[in-house]
Amino acid sequence: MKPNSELSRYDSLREAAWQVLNANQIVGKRSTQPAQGQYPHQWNWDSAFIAIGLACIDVERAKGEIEALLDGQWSNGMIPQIIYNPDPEKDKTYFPNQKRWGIELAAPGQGPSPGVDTSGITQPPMVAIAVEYIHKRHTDKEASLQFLDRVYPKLLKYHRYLLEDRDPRGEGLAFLVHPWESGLDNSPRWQSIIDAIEVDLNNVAPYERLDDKYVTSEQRPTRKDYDRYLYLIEVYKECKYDQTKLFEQCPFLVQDVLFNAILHRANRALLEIAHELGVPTGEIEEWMKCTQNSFYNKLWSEKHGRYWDFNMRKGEYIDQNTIATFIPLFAGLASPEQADRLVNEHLKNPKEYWPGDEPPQSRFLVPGVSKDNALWLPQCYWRGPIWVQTNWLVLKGLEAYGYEEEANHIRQDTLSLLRNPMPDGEDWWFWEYFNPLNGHVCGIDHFSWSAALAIELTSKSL
Ligand code: 9WN
Repeated sequence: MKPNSELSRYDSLREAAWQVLNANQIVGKRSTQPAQGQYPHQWNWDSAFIAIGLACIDVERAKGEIEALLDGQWSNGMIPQIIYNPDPEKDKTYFPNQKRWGIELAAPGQGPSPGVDTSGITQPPMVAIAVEYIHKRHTDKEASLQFLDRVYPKLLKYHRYLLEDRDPRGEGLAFLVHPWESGLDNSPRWQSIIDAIEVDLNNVAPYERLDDKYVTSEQRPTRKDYDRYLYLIEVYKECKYDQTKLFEQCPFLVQDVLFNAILHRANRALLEIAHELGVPTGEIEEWMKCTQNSFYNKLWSEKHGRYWDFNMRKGEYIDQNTIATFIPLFAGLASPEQADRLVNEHLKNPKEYWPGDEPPQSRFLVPGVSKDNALWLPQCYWRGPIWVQTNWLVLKGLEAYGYEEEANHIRQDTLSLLRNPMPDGEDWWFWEYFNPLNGHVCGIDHFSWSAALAIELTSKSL
């Protein structure tokens, strides 16, 4: 537990973070947008991180955030990547809008709840982890159990969707059908697959990007990437969101290390919740065994001493060294020997992630992509910058394996990056991502999960 004197140093940060979360609350809803303007809707994994921060200050609001997300659940169990803000004005600031997804094409009994506008894909399943976290922070245990009772069936249905509809071979690994589902959209891991997708632009309705109105285009994915992102939506509509057809036809079909590690950790949370509620746990335990087996026998590369993702469409591994390789630590999936290799051969290697004097001389942890990766770009979106939520996942994993010093280094770097003095004198700006070479800010400011996790990182440990 961190001593109170250390925590009180962060009073101004916590106050500023709280203001960001209040300002970003969606009008008339219980949910929070990632950032005003650029991201005006509710996003799946953003809401989970936001709820984790909220739980440290206002547990009722944290519960509302989660329940608003679960309101968007499809009948097949999927919890969507985006639940659209009902204010039609928001179409002017975010693209693609809800109409682009054609989710009404999903077969009856499969699609979204009537009256809730969503996208047609999912995101890393952090939500059960957030629910377990809220439960641990909740001081009214009776009210907390009532909350668990309400949300548990929905969480179970979501995980069943991921480990049945998205895992036809029963490997304990869900497949993804879009880079957006990974949450790390233009990660180098997806580039060769995206590049190989042949797109006839006549089949993609004309569109105007809005993201590059907020952020300079060199910090965002390219137009070519976006053409393919939108083309994939046409494939889903063609397949009427039928997961079996998508498994057969979707040109993007991957088993992602980060997504599946989070799913495994979320299953552990689900198991804890089931124990609290006194309901059977056999199905969850089976899923966890399968996932553990696949991480050990399929997604671990002994040769590289790190994890790698699998391109199911081509039946081949994707050899890209990125921060995703450390997320199995957060899930408790690595053996002590594997953890040792991840930390000592990769994380602490100044050629890859650790700060050091060798070019490129980075100063901060943790670059999103290994510095020796040919596709590394320190300012471009998921190509190399530091993100607060991936830092949080890595440091929690390191703590769980006893790497206290390394975890602390990441905690200190994260907090110092969040403090960016700006010309008008305001101190805490909670930027979206940061250049690891010099700490320069990237993306958009007043970003909700940066604020929420700053609160968590400066709260008393559980
Ligand atoms: C597409 C909201 C989301 C995050 C993702 C991040 C970015 C969206 C976009 O913003 O993606 O989902 O339009 O760029 O990549 O991780 O959830 O913050």
